[in-house]
Amino acid sequence: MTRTPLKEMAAWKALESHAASMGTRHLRELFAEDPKRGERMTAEACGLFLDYSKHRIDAETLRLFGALAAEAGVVERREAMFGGEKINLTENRAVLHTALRAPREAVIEVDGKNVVPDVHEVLDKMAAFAERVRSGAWTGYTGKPIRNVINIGIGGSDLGPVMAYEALRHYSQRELTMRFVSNVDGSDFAEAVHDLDPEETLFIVSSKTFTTLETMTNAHTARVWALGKLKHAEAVAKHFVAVSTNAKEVAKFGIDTANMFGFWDWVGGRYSMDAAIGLSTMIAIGAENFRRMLAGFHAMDEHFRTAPLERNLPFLMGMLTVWYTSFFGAETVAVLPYDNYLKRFPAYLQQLTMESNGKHVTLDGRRVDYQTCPIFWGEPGTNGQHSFYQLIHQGTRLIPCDFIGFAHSLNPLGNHHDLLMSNIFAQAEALAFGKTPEQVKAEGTADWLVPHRTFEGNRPSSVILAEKMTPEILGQLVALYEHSVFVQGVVWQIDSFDQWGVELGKVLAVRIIPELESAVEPELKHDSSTNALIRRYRAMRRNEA
Ligand code: G6Q
Repeated sequence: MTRTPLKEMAAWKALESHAASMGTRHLRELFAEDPKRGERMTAEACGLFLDYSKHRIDAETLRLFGALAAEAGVVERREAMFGGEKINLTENRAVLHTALRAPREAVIEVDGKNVVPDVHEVLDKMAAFAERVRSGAWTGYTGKPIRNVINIGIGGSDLGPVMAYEALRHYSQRELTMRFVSNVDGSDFAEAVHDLDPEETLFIVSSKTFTTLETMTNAHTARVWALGKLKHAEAVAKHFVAVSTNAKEVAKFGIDTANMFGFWDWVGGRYSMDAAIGLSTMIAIGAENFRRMLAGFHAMDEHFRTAPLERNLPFLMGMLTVWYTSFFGAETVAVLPYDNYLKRFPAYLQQLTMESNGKHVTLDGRRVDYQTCPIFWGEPGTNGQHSFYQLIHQGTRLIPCDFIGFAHSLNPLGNHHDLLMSNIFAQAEALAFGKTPEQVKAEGTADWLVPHRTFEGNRPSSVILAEKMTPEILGQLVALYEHSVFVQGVVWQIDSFDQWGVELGKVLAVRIIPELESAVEPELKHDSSTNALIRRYRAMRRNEA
């Protein structure tokens, strides 16, 4: 199907000229013109409240967002995704992470087969296993209960589980030590196991393909480490389970396929933390809390699917990202959670957003003539305030920010929480309204110092608030960003669900490995820089020996 190129759409052109006029407006004026703006430009869904009033938008912008969505076919694509159509065109796959959190009675078909019963069968199997580990009923080879669980995986098979474990640590079984190994750098594995006893350690090898170099290398090292003490190969079955779609490779590794937790090709790696890839999360927080998280995901799915666009959180957030990226030249978005439990959330989002929308070719194979995915980054507040916020306030770049905060702390300690939250509100206020030279002068500042102490303001941000960090809220937050990414991808006309860009480096690395390891000097046929680097590395390795 040939689509109208984005820049030829009437709504895109209208947004372009509208952006030019909004570019001359200051948030101070927009707020002065409409005293109720801060109350009006908000939206609420499930347990999340979004204040989007501090953005460089007005009623006309929102109208045009709707018009662009209509022209770009956001609603039709959304229906196609939820309906199991193969919208991941380059891999000819359905995109159905929403089925992972659908209730038991739902019917969602892929190629004429209802996938929901399979989803729940795996969830039930995970729950039974997680319960055995948590209760101590699952013992290691020598009969000792499991005290340590290590997830081995990378990318989508790591970032979600790490983030979710950190985010929901408050709900976790504290007697269990949970660790995550992803990097092929041996230090990652060595540090993860250095104080652990193999007799009490369970490895979850999480790999959709079960062929990923980093994961398989770490899994084999783990096997050697475990058998170093356990001695017998049969011990592998008690200390290793797998999360994968590849039963053949799992069996080859020595893992009993009865202890393999499956998922399907319609779940993308970065969309799989609520599939069996979440087994470590379930062991940490228990099946009931895991299901609460899934219910949160599902609530946001339903909101995204049914709420009118003007009150639709993922739609609004997605369009705001398109707005700044494509019309204001913004290159990044800062995600700033004011909750220490969300410390890995920005890292998780980096994969979700940038692996999904970091594309330069449209679905019909043309090179885009507009910017696509911005760079997502961030750190928990308030720490970031004492490091990079300076640039957001007074640097030369426009950096839209997402602030995320909670009304209640899970660890109420004196007035810590009010101090923390006062900073969210203060930062968003300072970014939007700044401080004029007149205000600075009125404080008695010397003339020469005034430019340095002036804040231009007009720096946009969203504030997302929820009652407190719960499994449901985590599910809602993740689904909010998943669907926001989807909206952006539809507007930019790209395939948000493939990741060809990850491939080339993998292929080249496999070619270089023997060149680093061979005993005889290899004949190198790379470019002169790569050849010289390989020779230098080989020489340095010889020195060490
Ligand atoms: C995610 C990507 C990628 C993937 C990893 C791990 O969407 O596909 O990050 O998750 O490469 O792959 P395996 O799970 O197959 O080991």
